[in-house]
Amino acid sequence: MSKYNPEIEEEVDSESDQEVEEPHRYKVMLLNDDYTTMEFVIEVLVHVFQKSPQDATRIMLNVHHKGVGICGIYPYEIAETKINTVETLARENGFPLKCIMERE
Ligand code: TYC
Repeated sequence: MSKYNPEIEEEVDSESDQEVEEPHRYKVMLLNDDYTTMEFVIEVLVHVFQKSPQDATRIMLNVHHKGVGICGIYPYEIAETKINTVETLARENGFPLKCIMERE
């Protein structure tokens, strides 16, 4: 029979011994196309992804030459919102710009 022993500390907080998982992270990437202007892509990188004009230009040129490039890495909901914002802005401006995400 077990007796109450004040020397033995029992874990009373049922949550404190559970592992806390980091949320998965998602790479948000722009795809190249032949119609979206370089200026528009730079604007998107500056205003949606908070890049400096210099970084935005470098990322845009990388996408232009390689076909795809990473704009940032975010938790799922933030990645999804960035993609929706990019594609809404692109459609409103008549561009076919595509933005995708991939789990890291
Ligand atoms: N290739 C486009 C052009 O020559 C520029 C561009 C860059 C388009 C990056 C999309 O994600 C993109 N006007």
